[in-house]
Amino acid sequence: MKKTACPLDCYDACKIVVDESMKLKGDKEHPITNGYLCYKLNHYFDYPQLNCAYYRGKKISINKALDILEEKIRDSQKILHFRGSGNVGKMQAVTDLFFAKVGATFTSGSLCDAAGQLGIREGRGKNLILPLSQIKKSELVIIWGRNVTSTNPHILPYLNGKTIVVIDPVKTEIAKRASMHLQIRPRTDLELACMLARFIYMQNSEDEEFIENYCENYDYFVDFIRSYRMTTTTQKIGVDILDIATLAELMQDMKTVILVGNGVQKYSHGTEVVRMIDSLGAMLGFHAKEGCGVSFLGDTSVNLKNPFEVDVNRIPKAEVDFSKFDLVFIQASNLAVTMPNTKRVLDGLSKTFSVVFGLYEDETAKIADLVIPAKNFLQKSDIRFSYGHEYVELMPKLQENVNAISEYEFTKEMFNRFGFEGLKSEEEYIEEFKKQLVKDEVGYKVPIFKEMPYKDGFFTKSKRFCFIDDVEDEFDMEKDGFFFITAKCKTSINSQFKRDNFLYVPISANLKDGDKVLAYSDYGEAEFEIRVSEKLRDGTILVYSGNERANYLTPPKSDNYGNGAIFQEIKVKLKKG
Ligand SMILES: Nc1nc2c(c(=O)[nH]1)N[C@H]1C(S)=C(S)[C@@H](COP(=O)(O)OP(=O)(O)OC[C@H]3O[C@@H](n4cnc5c(=O)[nH]c(N)nc54)[C@H](O)[C@@H]3O)O[C@H]1N2
Ligand SMILES: Nc1nc2c(c(=O)[nH]1)N[C@H]1C(S)=C(S)[C@@H](COP(=O)(O)OP(=O)(O)OC[C@H]3O[C@@H](n4cnc5c(=O)[nH]c(N)nc54)[C@H](O)[C@@H]3O)O[C@H]1N2
Ligand code: SF4
Ligand SMILES: [Mo]
Repeated sequence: MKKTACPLDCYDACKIVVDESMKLKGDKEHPITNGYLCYKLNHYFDYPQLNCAYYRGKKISINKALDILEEKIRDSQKILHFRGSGNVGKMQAVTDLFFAKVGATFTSGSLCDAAGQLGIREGRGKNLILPLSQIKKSELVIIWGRNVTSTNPHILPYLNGKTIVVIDPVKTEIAKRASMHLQIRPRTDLELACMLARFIYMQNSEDEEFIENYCENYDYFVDFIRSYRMTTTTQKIGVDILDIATLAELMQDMKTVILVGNGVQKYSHGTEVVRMIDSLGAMLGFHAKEGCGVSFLGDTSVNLKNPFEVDVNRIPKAEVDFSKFDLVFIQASNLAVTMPNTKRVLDGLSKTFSVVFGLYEDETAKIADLVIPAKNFLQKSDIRFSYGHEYVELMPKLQENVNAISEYEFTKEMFNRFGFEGLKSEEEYIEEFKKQLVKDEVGYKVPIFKEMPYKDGFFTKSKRFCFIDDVEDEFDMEKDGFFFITAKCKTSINSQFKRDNFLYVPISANLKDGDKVLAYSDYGEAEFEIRVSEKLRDGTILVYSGNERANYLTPPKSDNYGNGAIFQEIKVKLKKG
């Protein structure tokens, strides 16, 4: 019996027990895994791994594939290194060392949480993880734009016995169980946080001592929240003002943790939305109170010395135009499905030489010129961090596979072929991460993710929390069409594992299960099969991440600061086929 950890891009970062027959089970001793895994890992072996390389559809040896790649790299002026999040082990980034040496362009930001990450950093300086111990001590948990039952399932036992409030336009599973569900209109979270702050301000219940000693810019924040008119803003949010007032009361009376998810920030002003929610928390002193805190997806590389850091030219990930490059190297991403604006992605890829280094024969591999099979997480050594809790897991190699190659082996081979020097051994790199950790009775963890992460102050220049005081937002909320929600699916992790390709509509859309529709936005169109759902608010439609056609509709743009994709910055119209 051996232990490793789940490699997937997930809050939980579960620890796995592997028996002799390679059966995977959740580790009972791990603080979050609690002895069980999720659908995805329970079906891990149902999805066949690539077992050879391909060149333009023909099987070739890995060595031959690397010959072709070498030649192509030598012939190319403009190379793009595009790394996704199919596996979030730290060793994924070892390939950066090689691509930096050949002068490749890299990407900046992400398709994921980059807008919100900046929102947290603007206020706090660093985005530290809220330790599980604080969540345990809380009394009220506000789940804000996070679908915990699907995306963070191992947090559920921590929520037992607490008052749960959910803020989500969709009646998610956790919303059904919650004491209160604010089923707001999409894209109104900043306004909702503003209204909550207004009630707290009106009742003089802000944490004056904390604001005085730990914060700056509070007066401007007050001006900012007062610039929103109560009645029109509440109408925009689309919920009862009494519910907002009740939630404001609960927050004043109870130890409160806010679990903020990705759902609130897939918009042009995503940075400000998260910063506003964080400012609301700061107003009540949550950052320095026992059993309180605001937890967005934490930054796993905070304070880490990263041996794979490279100084390269970068372009915003959501906006990449592949046709501008002679060679595109795609690692651990199925971007033909997961990147915004699929038509533009496919057009771009058709005008370049594309290489996929991945695990599956996914949509991107199917159209790539060259495919290199990667080893899976059981077949290589790694170390993984979590963005939802403070524990770090080692991932030793447990299985041989001669039909695929690891990211480290790939890098080593390319260093040799190009005569580059300076690559250390795989063990040394893992040790460089490991030696930065501390060990407690449960396991390894990052020392800076302490019991009370901001007890000694913040990490901004002034060492104070900096409140938000402005937002730029031009989106026309009343534009014709449905709000487009694209959330995570329980049985897939983005495009991996079992996907859901339906388009969900509210009952009021007057469609029925099985109807075929053409959905269109300012950015593109695609056909979908309908499922009617009572979980949806009127005026909203939903597709899950990993849906083969969702991203035909989405904008190839980044948020206001050029960091994150803005999948939901659209209105979508439907035409029955
Ligand atoms: N099963 C599963 N787990 C996953 C993943 C997966 O694909 N499948 N993906 C992983 C990854 S990469 C990430 S980044 C995380 C993200 O996981 P989460 O943080 O849970 O993010 P999402 O599922 O994108 O969105 C969460 C919720 O936001 C709601 N939402 C949408 N728009 C709005 C809005 O305007 N306001 C509010 N308040 N809510 C809104 C959606 O209805 C949804 O319920 O999950 C990880 N875990
Ligand atoms: N419409 C819409 N689009 C979205 C989202 C959304 O909510 N809605 N979510 C966005 C978010 S938050 C994210 S994080 C992205 C994720 O999007 P991607 O980064 O594309 O991630 P995945 O779809 O999980 O996996 C992509 C591929 O990784 C490869 N892979 C898996 N393990 C390994 C490995 O060990 N090594 C190598 N080399 N390859 C491996 C597999 O071949 C798999 O097909 O999608 C984004 N796209
Ligand atoms: S995907 Fe998430 S919940 Fe599932 S086993 Fe991996 S870490 Fe745990
Ligand atoms: Mo993500």
